[in-house]
Amino acid sequence: MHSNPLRYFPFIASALVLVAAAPLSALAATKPLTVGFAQTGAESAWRTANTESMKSEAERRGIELKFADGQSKQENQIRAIRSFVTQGVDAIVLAPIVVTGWDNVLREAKRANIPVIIMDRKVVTADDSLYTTFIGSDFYKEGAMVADWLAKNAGGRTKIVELQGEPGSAAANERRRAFADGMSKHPGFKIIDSQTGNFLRAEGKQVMEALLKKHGRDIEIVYAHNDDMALGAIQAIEQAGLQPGKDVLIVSIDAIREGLQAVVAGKINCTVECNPLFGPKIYDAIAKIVKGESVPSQMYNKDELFDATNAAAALPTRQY
Ligand code: GYE
Repeated sequence: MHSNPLRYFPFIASALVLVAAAPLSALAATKPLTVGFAQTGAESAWRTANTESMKSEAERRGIELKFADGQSKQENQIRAIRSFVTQGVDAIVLAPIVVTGWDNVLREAKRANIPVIIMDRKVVTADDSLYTTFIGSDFYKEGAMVADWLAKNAGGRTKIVELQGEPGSAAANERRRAFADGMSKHPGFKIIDSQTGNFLRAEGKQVMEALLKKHGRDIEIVYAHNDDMALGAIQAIEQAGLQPGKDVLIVSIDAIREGLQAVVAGKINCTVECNPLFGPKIYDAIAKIVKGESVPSQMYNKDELFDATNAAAALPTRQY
């Protein structure tokens, strides 16, 4: 037997009245936010911790996170942003692999009125209004901190090889520039070679093997743009029969748990923290932006340096 739909009319009608009477803001508050996140990929332990922070914090806050792994390719990230725009997400978070080439897709997001938060690495655009805010670390400062540490602690060693991060990324550009600027203030030091290892542990090892073949014992210091490459370089140095941290100083950035452990073991001499756990900060900003509140155009995380004096104390509470 079919029931008469009109039977339900009074309930439907009163439900409609209720909805109409509810203030708009209350309705908005109950609707879960949808955020599209275009991540670079999974190139390093830093990145894994960053992804985890974004995912777990979204879950904690009841945010629906659409996660896209760019697999280290800009075109994948561009495609992901386009699909977030089509899906009409409330906000987009972009961790840009490289600095340039984003204008068109950012314009598409802007036209659709979807705010974009640039996370971790910066972009260069013709028009800064194409994104709402940048949240991340000051990579220039990190490179400068490493250079300062070396100037004070290199103990007469001067010849440096550099393992660069992903070419064209803000992290590699700034860490390279800051380090070169910092070392140029101390005339004894010399960067004898600089090659990319793409922020990858395996490539850090391969590149270090090649550099050792080329320069041999001339290499006195390795400056790696991240701990993963430093850890790869350590393997190559040990395989060559040398002692990392002693025969060759190793200085690096990220301060992941394994990096700190290597400092405690005397194999990395210093590593500057680049904190990846800023999911909460990102979603705090998004919450404000979608409410129409203003946020600063740039927000920097605070990072510190670890060496033999403080690494052991930091290890027990290290979360990444
Ligand atoms: O240092 C490196 C990662 O952009 C800060 O990217 C990030 C860098 C980080 O893969 O390990």
